Amino acid sequence: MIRKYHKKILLLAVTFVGLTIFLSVYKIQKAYRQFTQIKALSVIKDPDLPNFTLKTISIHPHDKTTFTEGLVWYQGFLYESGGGRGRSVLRKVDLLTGKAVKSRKVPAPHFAEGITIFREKVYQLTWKSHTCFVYDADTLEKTGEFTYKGEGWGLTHDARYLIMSDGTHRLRFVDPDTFKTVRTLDVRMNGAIVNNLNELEFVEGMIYANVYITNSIVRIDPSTGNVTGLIDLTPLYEKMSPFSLSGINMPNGIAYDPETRAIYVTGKFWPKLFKVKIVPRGVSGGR
Ligand SMILES: [Ca+2]
Repeated sequence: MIRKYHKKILLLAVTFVGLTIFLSVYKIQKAYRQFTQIKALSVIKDPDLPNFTLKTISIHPHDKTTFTEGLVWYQGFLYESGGGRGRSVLRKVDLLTGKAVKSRKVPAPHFAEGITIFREKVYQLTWKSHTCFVYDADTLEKTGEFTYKGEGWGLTHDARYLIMSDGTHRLRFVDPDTFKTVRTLDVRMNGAIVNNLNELEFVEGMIYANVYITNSIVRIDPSTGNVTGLIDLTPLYEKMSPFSLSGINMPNGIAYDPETRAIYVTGKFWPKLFKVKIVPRGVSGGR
């Protein structure tokens, strides 16, 4: 009787261990497939333009559950907007730990998108609900909101205006007090429009933009809309484990600290955030 009981326990234990191993292998395979697919996304190349790549200065933890749609550096902290319906969020993040020191949930059905901080206010776009939320940059308390037409993707600002992308090739320069569009800028690379402009950052007089479904950032001259440089993000994958169980998604998120001139980049569900230097890869293009 006791021997029969032991056999049952042993069978259950073997089944449990077997299932655990099977699920672990399945998860690792799935993560590896996802990692490989994202790493293989196209890189925008043009032999007539300056081509850049990234030199990693330091690597920091990033919240693997955040679907990064906006990234900003402000007064010693990263600010991040995470997308998803019912899981959208605005986070004020400590660089060294990757943990939020403050966060605000964005209520469904809003899907949070790009953010920028201008005159001590955080502006946060939403994807399809035509709403820009405004928060106090210190407390993250909501202080107002605006409406706009079309979709909201990336957001940054120059000395005077907010600069917004909407998934097309067109950037809008927006009055921060009224959210009215004061001018638009069509982005072109050697005459051809560049669609799917996503997360943005204004860096030393140029607009940097992640381009959706690619591993590239384009550098845009705000006076002409011309792409003046291409940045290949693929070296970053060498610094991340393909076996991460989080299932990373495409790169999105550029932040700039004007005091130290540091640039930070990450991606959707990425386990890491990178402090980088943009370095020439040669003007003739190619790897
Ligand atoms: Ca940004």
